[in-house]
Amino acid sequence: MQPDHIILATHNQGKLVELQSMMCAAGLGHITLKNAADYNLSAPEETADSFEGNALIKARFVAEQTGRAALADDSGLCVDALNGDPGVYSADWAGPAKDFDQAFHMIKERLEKNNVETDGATAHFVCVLAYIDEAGNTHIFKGTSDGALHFPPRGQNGFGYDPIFVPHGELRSFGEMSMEEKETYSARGRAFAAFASYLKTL
Ligand code: ITT
Repeated sequence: MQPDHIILATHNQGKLVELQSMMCAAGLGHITLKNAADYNLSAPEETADSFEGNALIKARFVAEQTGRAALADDSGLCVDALNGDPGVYSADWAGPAKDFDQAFHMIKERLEKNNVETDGATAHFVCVLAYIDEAGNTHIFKGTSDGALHFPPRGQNGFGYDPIFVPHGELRSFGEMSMEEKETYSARGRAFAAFASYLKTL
């Protein structure tokens, strides 16, 4: 049976908006989504060194605190020439003020230091969704999106690293796309498609 409620175990407004919109677009709007913030839950420390590990930490924390089904998202941008950095540290590179100009600068600076052409440097987004169902069972869904970095940042849409990422097959950055367009290419859109297919089997 499909759950009545799912708690979105994230404090990132950009992820929340995308996940809520994807649930409706997938015909799953009858499942009530709640936000972890509505339960006054703090964010647990993300101590794992993998996307999957951190997604599980966040989903388990919320499921245990609320006794409800919980969905967590751990994601990030992996730059090939930087050995996959910032990767699981994507949020940290923007610092406590969530200053993505700072993160863009760090990426550009490190590429230059490695004598790598910054414009067109290959990269991919990873998104892992961890779902803990009402019986406490764990389910993992993954998505990736390949593309290249472009500087200077372009576009006002989306969040985080979207203004510097151009997915393969496109000329525009995620920051220049509508949410629906981004979803067709994005790691979150792909992980969510697998999650939605799973929910529809219930
Ligand atoms: P929660 O842990 O509360 O979900 P967070 O922002 O800390 O929120 P993560 O630990 O998963 O999330 O860090 C992911 C980082 O990568 C974060 O800085 C995001 O802004 C960024 N990011 C994730 N998905 C993205 C996307 O689709 N487009 C642009 N940036 C993204």
